[in-house]
Amino acid sequence: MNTTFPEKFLWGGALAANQVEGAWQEDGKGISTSDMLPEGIFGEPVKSREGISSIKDVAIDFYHRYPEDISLFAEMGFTCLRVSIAWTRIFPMGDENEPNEAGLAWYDKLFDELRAHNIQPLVTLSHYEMPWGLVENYGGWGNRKVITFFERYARTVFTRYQHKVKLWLTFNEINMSLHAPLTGVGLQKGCSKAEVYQAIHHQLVASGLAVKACHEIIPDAKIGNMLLGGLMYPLTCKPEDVFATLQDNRQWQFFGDVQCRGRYPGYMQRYFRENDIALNITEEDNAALSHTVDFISFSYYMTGCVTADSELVEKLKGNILDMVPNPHLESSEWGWQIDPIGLRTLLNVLWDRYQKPLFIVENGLGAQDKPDANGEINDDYRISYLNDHLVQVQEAIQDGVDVMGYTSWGPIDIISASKAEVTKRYGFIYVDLAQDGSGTLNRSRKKSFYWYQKVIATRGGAL
Ligand code: BGP
Repeated sequence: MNTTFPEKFLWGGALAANQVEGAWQEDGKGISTSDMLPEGIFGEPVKSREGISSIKDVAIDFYHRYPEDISLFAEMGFTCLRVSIAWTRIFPMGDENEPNEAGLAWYDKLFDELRAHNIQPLVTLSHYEMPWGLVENYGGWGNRKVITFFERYARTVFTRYQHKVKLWLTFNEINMSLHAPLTGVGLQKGCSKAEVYQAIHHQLVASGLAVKACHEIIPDAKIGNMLLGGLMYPLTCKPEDVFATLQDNRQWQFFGDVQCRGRYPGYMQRYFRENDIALNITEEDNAALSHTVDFISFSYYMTGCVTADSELVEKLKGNILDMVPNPHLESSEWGWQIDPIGLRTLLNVLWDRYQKPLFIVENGLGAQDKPDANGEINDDYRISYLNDHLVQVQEAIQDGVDVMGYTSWGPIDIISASKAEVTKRYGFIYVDLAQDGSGTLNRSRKKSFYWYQKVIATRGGAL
């Protein structure tokens, strides 16, 4: 294939504050939900951080080493870097009236460094974390007041970085709140479906208000949502399986429908009616929801299957989030099923549904990289994963889908979100760090580093 990607297509990588920065208590930063989940988003929250450490406390020390990392990204030819702002660096408890200047100043330095390398920042306002103070003192997103605190935070960073950041995202994988409520909406395990959906409603309202604020404060910026692109296939062609799959996909499409169309879809209203979920939605809420996103961003790692036969689900489930595995696909070491064509399908589905530009802001292969006798990492498996996915992005572009860019997940090894593992590596750049926290934190280039450099330089011609 020798068609190239459009010239304006953005190439780069994606990071999240709590998985890279470390410096968990530096410069006035407050404690976040991520700090209270030292074992990752599917772990148990600790009661207190007294005497408990987490690998995320130092992570890969991006807080101090970002100049070196950014120059390596520039060497690969990145034109875009997705990062998130840690809300707790700006409002340590979440409910202060005034922001923390030291936190604001650090992101100024980060954005200046990116600009010096001609790398455009794409900034997530909330990537899997919120101030713990808002969970303890207000009950997380279950409390309407959190909308106001979030809006204050969003307006603060839009105003401060209006000349430096022109691409924004509201909530990372907003649909994950259904599976990891503490990380998503600051609710404890065991909360009811009605509580989760009310908290999600508050978050959707806050997302709409952030879109409005962004358009007011930075008229030439674009702001998008961020979905976990969890495309599901029917396990068989039985009409029951096909319909169950349609419903299953609506678990993530619901968020996209509200954020792109500005209102709740009929299928969700039926679901709420039939499950005794009576949401408290005000007229102001509806006005906020009407501020729809400029583009859609999503993560894509795998697909799964759905069957209407609940006994079969019990027998077969085992993939992440209890999905039924696809018998036609291979899996990664972590059991994530590898499906490049699914990315082309998802891009087409999203484009057909919303007709808004799309941005792939996460995609990659988590693997245990082992240095060879010369200390080199020959990660051909990663190259082949990324290559096959990018070929499908190219196909989707040929299909007429408007794709803004591609930021691969974890361009440098980082701490994984699910289980806080450093052994699950995604990077083009290796970081010398072991799970017990030992290591020099030195950076080195893997084979995939040179491969990605060539792909970017040839705008996909080298795929
Ligand atoms: C997404 C998250 C990221 C990230 C990635 C890979 O769900 O947005 O934060 O970490 O998945 O997951 P993991 O780190 O668990 O391998």
